Amino acid sequence: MIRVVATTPFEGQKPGTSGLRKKVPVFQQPHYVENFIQSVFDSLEAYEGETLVIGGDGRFYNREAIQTAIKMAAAAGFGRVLVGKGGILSTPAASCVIRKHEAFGGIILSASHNPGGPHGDFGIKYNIGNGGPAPEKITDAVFERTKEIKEFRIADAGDVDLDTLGITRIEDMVVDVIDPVEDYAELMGTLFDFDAIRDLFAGGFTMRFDAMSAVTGPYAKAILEDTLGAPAGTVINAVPLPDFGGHHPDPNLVHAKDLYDLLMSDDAPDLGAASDGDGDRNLIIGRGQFVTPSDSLAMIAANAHVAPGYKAGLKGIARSMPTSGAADRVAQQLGIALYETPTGWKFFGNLLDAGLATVCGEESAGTGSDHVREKDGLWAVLMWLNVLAVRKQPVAQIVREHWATYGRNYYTRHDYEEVDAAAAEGLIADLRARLEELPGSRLGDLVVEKADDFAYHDPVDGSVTSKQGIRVYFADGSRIVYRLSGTGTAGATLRVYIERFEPDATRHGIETQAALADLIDISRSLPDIAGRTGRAKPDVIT
Ligand code: VG1
Ligand code: CO
Repeated sequence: MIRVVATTPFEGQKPGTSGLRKKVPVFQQPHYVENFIQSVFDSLEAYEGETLVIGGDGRFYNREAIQTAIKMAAAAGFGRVLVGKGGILSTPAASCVIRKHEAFGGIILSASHNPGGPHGDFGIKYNIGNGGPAPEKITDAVFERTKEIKEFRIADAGDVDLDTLGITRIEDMVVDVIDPVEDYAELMGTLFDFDAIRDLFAGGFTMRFDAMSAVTGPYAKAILEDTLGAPAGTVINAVPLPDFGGHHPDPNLVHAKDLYDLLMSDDAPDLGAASDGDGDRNLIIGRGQFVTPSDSLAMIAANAHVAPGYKAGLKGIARSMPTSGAADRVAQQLGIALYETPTGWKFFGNLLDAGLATVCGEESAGTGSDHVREKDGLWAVLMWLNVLAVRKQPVAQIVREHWATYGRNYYTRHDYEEVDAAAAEGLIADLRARLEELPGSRLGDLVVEKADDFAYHDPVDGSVTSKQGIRVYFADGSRIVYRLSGTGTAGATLRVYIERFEPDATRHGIETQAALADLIDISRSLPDIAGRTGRAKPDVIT
């Protein structure tokens, strides 16, 4: 039986960079999940009888939300849902399953790198048939719908047993509980030279992969240990926990500090890697050599042809605007196009679908390719392993040689978290008002060359997305970017991205914060961050 339940609309559900993210207690309010999912369905057309993929990163409230989503999909008239066993599907695996099974779309339950648990964060995101995040046309429609919704429809059925593989039914809909790893692992095997990576491990190559008690554990164990022969114990924190063991599942130098310290120690393995809550981000650290995500994108682009799936070369490279220009130099050398998009993976979808770009990346530890339509943490790790297996050099040497060839883009991001929202918005508004007066002005020893507010013109569908970040360029090519996060759940997060290009190889060994010291000072004084936010220093430096 299908129940039609009266409900009242919610305000303030505007989806940010990546779907809807709120604190768990917000999602636990009566009808909250139902309202959002019904608003998604109401914004879609012609899905009767079609397949919907459902899965999440295993965080607290994952199973409850999945049961609701399944029953609502049945009531909406979907013909089949594919749901990961245990409610598990990493974000890239969900993208893979949507594409492989030609599903209509998918619902991904995750708040990515945000902490989990009863007082942590939760999130819901809708992905379209290409496997990627819904474009703004759809997310805007969903938001409008959440303000008007009056009723939702749900099947009056018992809970699905998520822990047993196989098929059951709700109403006319087939519920297929699938192995969350299988399709994804098979795809990885088509892209990378697994034999070469197996030989690498067999030859004594050592690695530590920290799954951060989040979703990639089962994927990394199956692929790295069971398939590629990495020694047991290579993957640590491999069991997804509802609260991620109380940690931030964010693979950066703050939240993966233990891994970083290990790689800088005398006991360092050859490679350290980590992934985030939902498995779409990656951290790459060689022995004694951290690789910034922006550099990783450039190095992957420069070396991808060694992997079988990319031996024909790249069609183009896309990076989010705040990501460093390191990839631009590779694109230039390869003679291929470089696309600069707003922050968030949804902007890469059109470029990938149109065959304009093969590899994409963001400074926030996201890298991926046209194999799916999400960034993909384990993919990046496997790409590095494939490159290391072929080049037979340590990470540090590959990095040094890359800088020597292309120059080094010193790069850092400074985050001011949980800042008063009005203060943060005022800071950006003030910068925006000064865009015309900035060029020509001297800040410290540097002269501003140009300043703008990034607007993206999608070359495929012609859509324009404006106000995507304040960019201040200096005469020496350095750059500072200011933008507000679209994924936080408390106050505002001000992100400041700082970059300088250094062509001189004798100056490639400087510590990053020291190399950028003058720009860092300017980044703080130009908008008077301390005066406006009360913060003398950032909370997180990556
Ligand atoms: C952040 C990152 C952005 C990324 C987004 C989603 O967004 O900066 O690059 O695409 O998170 O990643 P924001 O708006 O907070 O800067 V994930 O791993 O949270 O899906
Ligand atoms: Co993520």
